[in-house]
Amino acid sequence: MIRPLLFVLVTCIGGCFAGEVQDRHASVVDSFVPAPSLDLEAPFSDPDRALGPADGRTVALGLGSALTLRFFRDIPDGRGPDLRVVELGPDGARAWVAVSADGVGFVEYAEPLVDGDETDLDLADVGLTEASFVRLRGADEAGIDPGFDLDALEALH
Ligand SMILES: [Ca+2]
Ligand SMILES: [Ca+2]
Repeated sequence: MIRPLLFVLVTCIGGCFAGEVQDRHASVVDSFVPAPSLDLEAPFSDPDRALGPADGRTVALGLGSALTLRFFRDIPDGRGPDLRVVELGPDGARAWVAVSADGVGFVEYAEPLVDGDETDLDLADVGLTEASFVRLRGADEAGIDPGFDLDALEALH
């Protein structure tokens, strides 16, 4: 543990904030509206489970839910896909996904995400040059943990 800690300390000299340590992944829950059906005592009702690298711990996005996550930097529209959505499936769940540069104006993809291990999205497909907010809206209640089981978001550039 000593070496990784030293590495973090060294890279933080000259200006650092906590989000830089994990800036390939969503760092903050900006807002969360749980599905009306969601058992708030269940582990899968915790939206923090979608932060950081994929770890098999998921938040269930059922019908009527909306979760907005924020990255601590702008994800640029680079070559090919720019954003990876990691879901634990398959149980047939779907979710609508939208992206935003400022957290106010969101552009939603025309097709819902279908569950599976990973889905890669291209910001160019919705006409954005960068984004730092991602919003998912559950589209159904499929599966044991009702709805789309979001594990993590990852920036690919
Ligand atoms: Ca792209
Ligand atoms: Ca997770």
